[in-house]
Amino acid sequence: MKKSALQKARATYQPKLPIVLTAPVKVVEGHATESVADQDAIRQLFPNTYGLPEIHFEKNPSPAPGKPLNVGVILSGGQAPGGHNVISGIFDGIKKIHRDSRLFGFLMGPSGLVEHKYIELTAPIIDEYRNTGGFDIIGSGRTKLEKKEQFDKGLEILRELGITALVIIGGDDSNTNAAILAEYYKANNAGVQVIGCPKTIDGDLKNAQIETSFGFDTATKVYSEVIGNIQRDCNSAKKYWHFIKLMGRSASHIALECALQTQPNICLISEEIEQKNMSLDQIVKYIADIVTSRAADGNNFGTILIPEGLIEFIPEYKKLIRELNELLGANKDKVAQMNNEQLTEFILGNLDASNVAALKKLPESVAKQLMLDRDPHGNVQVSLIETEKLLSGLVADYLANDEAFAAAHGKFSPLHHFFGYEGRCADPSNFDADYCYSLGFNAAALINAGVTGYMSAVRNLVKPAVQWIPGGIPITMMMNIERRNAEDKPVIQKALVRLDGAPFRNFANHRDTWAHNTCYIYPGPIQYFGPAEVCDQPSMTLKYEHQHK
Ligand code: FBP
Repeated sequence: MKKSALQKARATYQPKLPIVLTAPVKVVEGHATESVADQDAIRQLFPNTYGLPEIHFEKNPSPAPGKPLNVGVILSGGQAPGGHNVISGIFDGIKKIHRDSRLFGFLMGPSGLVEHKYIELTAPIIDEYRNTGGFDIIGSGRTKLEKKEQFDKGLEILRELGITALVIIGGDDSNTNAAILAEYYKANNAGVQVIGCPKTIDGDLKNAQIETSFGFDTATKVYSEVIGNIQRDCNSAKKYWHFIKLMGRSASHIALECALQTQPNICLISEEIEQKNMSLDQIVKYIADIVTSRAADGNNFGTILIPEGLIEFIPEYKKLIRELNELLGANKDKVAQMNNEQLTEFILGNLDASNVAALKKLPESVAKQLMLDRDPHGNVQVSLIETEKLLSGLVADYLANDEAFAAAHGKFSPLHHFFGYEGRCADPSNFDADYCYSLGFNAAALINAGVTGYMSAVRNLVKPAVQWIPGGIPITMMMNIERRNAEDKPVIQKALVRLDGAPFRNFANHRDTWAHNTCYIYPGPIQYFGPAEVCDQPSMTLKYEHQHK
């Protein structure tokens, strides 16, 4: 395959590892753990994997000789930069433990395990993919691994290949399923360990133990580069308002990080909108007032960042979506038989009147998306909802009748962008390349330590990579009970933007200045070669969150 000059040069990059992982390790166990909430319920659901200790690794001066390990790996859910480095880290890690170790990749996500579709990942294949973006080495998918029949079917192929450990690289839902699978295999003495790895560009798989999910760093740097480019164009022509929607299914971490990196005129944070109980009309007025105030200064241009999940956080729409979820969840079988027209009729006939009114306020296309489009986990497909157009349309309507805007002789010409898929497969930044390789290498050490139901955890990430601290966190420790599709389920708690957290507070302290003045920052493209202060910087979110460490 023909390669670009950068691809060739980047293939030779040797990701940095925590110093501890550069030699044989031994396990150091911490105290027994508890789940983050709903302890009794989680303990009952995970009798074999609940309460395990946190662990970290230390150098082992007298290691026992390693045995060959046969390991399977699955990429689950949306792509995130660095997935290939997790896999190359696992490969190098198990080969270092024993040269006869083997790695098998299940194809197109969890369905590969159930359908017995796999390839053996050999050194030439791994070498092709080192430090590259994408998940194309084995593909990814969103099949949910949750049923006993799937676990048993998976076990057949694991036994056939002599695989005794499975690494699931995924977000909160996939790692929840990894915990359920670990419990099932342990309960049945299947002899298969299950280890999770924290992946998602959304940045919402993090907590007191997991500092960040991989992919967030690179994706936000890609989006910030393009936002910066747009801001320079915007500040040159001074005639457009750019409405930029940013991926991130639920939490606003991506939008917030990009705002910190680029200083746009407006950035909406869904979590704040929910907390302030803002209606759609109030959001529109908030934007329109800034447009008017800039127009009064002769600035008929600006940038506004909109988190993808916004609609689900506006209280009136949150209530609507909750009722929709309950209604569709409780009538799964009936609904599966309906065509779109029948389904719409069924929904409108059964929703509460206030929710029908909220639905009818929306343009037809958005209303349809809310009612009809769901992913396999039952989530609204927020990446398909054109919130940027919805908002700019409502702002235009508002300004058309606004006296202050007319008095300022304001002009409002909106342009629309959606950045999401552009960033998910970018070549990983040095941070993600190093972090992912370390997560994979560390997963191999966890497997060698014989544990199951753990997430690979590498901490101390604001420090140089050599000082990172590798270890493992019991997945049950991150779980609580949440309502999903009309049922109470054990799930990993999603991390939303904390309004009392340093990243948000920093943004909130500056946003009025950024709104009325033009303070754009132009971060430029990710640099893979050059001085560490340009190439190795972690995200601003991570820096602010750990600034006192
Ligand atoms: P994960 O949670 O699986 O990492 O996926 C995140 C994400 O990139 C969201 O930001 C986005 O809403 C969604 O995937 C898009 O899904 P799809 O790739 O199926 O269109």
